[in-house]
Amino acid sequence: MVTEQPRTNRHDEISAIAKAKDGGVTEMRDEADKYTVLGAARRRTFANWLTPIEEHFVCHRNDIPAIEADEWTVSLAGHVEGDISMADIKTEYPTVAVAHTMECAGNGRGQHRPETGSVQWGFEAAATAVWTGTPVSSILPVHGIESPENRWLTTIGGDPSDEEDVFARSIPLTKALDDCILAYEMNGEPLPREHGYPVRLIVPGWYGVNNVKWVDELMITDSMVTEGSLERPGKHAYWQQVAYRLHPAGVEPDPLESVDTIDTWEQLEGAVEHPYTFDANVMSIIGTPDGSSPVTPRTDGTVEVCGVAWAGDDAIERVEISVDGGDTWADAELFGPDYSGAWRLFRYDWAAKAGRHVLLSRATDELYRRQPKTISDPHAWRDALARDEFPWNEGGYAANAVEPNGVEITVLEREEPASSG
Ligand SMILES: Nc1nc2c(c(=O)[nH]1)N[C@H]1C(S)=C(S)[C@@H](COP(=O)(O)O)O[C@H]1N2
Ligand SMILES: [Mo]
Repeated sequence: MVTEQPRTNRHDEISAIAKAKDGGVTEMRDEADKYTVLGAARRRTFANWLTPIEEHFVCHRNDIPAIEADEWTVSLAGHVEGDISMADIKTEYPTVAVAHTMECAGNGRGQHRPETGSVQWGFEAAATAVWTGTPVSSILPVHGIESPENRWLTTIGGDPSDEEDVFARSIPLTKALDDCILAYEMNGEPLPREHGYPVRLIVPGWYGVNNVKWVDELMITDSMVTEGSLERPGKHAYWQQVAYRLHPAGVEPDPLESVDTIDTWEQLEGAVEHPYTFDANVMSIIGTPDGSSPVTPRTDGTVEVCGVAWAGDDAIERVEISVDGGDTWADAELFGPDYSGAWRLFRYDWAAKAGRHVLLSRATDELYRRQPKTISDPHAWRDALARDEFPWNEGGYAANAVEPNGVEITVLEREEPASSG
């Protein structure tokens, strides 16, 4: 659905969202008025398992479409057909809730040197919400789909684009049928407009871009979306085949119809020449202490370090903490809810000495893939991995390095209580 619409200044939209969110999010760079981007306002957000809606980052490229839910339908196409109304989606199928850690594939982009284009995120573009909706697997089979292998689900957003591209993303149909939902509530509230009202796709554990907002059409296809593969005007494959793929500078990735390896990290290790941003790479953030003010140890001399760790489709195996900038490491304890596709909380009792300290967290997933230390120089590409570095890539995608996400903490001397007697 491409409409012609002059691009007005996006700052109005950003201010409106910031206002609706009661100032709970900070504005990041709005590159060339192309992206509406708001990041979590506080590092402390990452000491909670559930991210409040006001702290959940926002990221999209086009204007938010004005949609009347009563009149909205989701079209089915490809090996399925029909239109489903919002009322059907809500009442005709089972209702489920899934936890999903949404991370913009551009999270950490601002840590690349030299700088890459677009929004210079630090670590603010990650959040966990509980999304309520209808399983994709409930909707699709009843509309006539047989074998899911080697098929893709292409989801098209209803956001109008003034550059005449369609916001279309393809995921393997097996993933879609496994745990994806069409969501209409977020943390128990009606879906906010900026998060995709009235309905969006949730792909648990997969980078934000796969989670198409304002869903207009679901298509079962024999390949990923490629240029010219949709029966629509405009450019079809930009968001799947050009943007959101990892590659060195000056390279234009080949559009592929399919890939045998889905896991993003496995693609990066060499399975796919220019990886797609599918499930999130292993990553962690310390939420508290947050470095905004000095901390005083508790009576036992310790400070609790608390944060979150996630790894897309894969479980978190281990989180380590360094309180000396990475020289030595100790295991943190994992605790709290444990849902696939959502982050785990970790905590560590730090016997904190007065002074300044650089705290780092380092997570390892169940396949023993550990966050690399830094982001490489632009020429290293895949060779970076063997040196414990994340490959600098031109789009600044999928970064998960340890050091850029660290936090500097000042610890105060404990005032010993005056001894009585
Ligand atoms: N239709 C549509 N869906 C979209 C986008 C978009 O521009 N259009 N942006 C994607 C990107 S890049 C991200 S990171 C997530 C962000 O979801 P959120 O704003 O709810 O956090 O939405 C995704 N879904
Ligand atoms: Mo994103």
